[in-house]
Amino acid sequence: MDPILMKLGEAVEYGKVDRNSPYPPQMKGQDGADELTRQALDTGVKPTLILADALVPAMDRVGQKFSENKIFVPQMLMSAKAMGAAMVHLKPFFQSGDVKAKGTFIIGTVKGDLHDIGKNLVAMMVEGGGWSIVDLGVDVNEETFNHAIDENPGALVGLSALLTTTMTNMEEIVRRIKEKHPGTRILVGGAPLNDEFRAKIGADFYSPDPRGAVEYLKQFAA
Ligand code: B12
Repeated sequence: MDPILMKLGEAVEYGKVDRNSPYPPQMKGQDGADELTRQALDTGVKPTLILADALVPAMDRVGQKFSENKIFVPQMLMSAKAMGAAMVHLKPFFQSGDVKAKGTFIIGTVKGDLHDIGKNLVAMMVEGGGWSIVDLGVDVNEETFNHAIDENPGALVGLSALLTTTMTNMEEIVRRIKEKHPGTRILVGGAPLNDEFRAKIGADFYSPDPRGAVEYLKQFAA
C-alpha cells in the first residue's frame, strides 16, 4: 500500500489530528491526518482510495479495539476528530460543479445517536451527485425531520443509525414521517442495519454505503 495511506490510517487509528496536536504523545512532532491527507492528494491518490484504503479501515480498527476494551470513548473521539480533519480535504473533490437541480435530500442521525462520520460521508457524496443537502445533524427526532420535509416539499430523506439501541428510534421516526408525509421516500443506513431491518420498519431503501444511495436517488432526479 502507498506509504502515505498507511501513515494516514495510523494517524486516524491513533487519533493524531495534525502535526501540532499533542495527542497521542508517542506521535509528537509527526504529521497528522490533516497533513497526510493533503500529501496523499498532492501525490495524486484518488479521494475514493483515501477513504477506502486508509480512513474507513482505520475506523474499523478503532471499533474493533473498543469492542475488545483496548481503547475507550476518549480515544474513539480523537480518532473521529482525526477522520474529520481528513474529510475537510476530501469534501471539495466530491462536490460537483453541477447546479443543484436534482432535488433536495434531507439527512440526519436519529435521536439518541451522536455518530456523524458516516452520515457526513453520505451527505458529501449525495451533494456531489448534484443534490441540495439539508443536514439536520445528529440526535434528530421525528418532529425535526417532519418540519424539514414541510419546508422542503418533495425532498427525499436519509436516516443514519450506528447503535443497535438507536435502530429502534429509527423505526419510530420512519413511522411518524410516513404518517405525516406518506409519499416521502426514506433511505436508511449505518453499520448495524441490513435490508431485512429496512423492510421491517417500512423504509424504502437501504444501502451499506453512500454509492448505493447516490444510485438510488438518480431515478428521482428532477
Ligand atoms: C467514532 C465512533 C464513535 C465516536 C463518534 C464521533 C462522531 N463524530 O461520529 C464517539 C466517541 C462519539 C462514539 C460514541 C459512542 N459509541 Co461509537 N463508534 C465509533 C466507531 C469507532 C466508528 C464509527 C464510524 O465513524 N465509522 C466510519 C463510517 C464511515 O462508517 P459508518 O458510520 O458505518 O457509515 C457508513 C455506512 O454505514 C453508510 N451509512 C451510514 N449512515 C448512512 C445513512 C444512509 C441513508 C445511507 C444510505 C448509508 C449510511 O455509509 C457510511 C460510509 O460508508 C464505531 C465502530 C465502527 N466500526 O463502526 C463505534 C461504535 C458504533 N460505537 C459504539 C458505542 C457502543 C458507542 C457508545 C455507546 C460508547 C459509550 N459507552 O459511550 C457511544 C454512543 C454515543 C451516542 N449516543 O451516539 C459501538 C456500537 C455497538 C452497537 N452495536 O450498538 C461501535 C460499533 C463500537 C463497538 N465495536 O463496540 N463512537
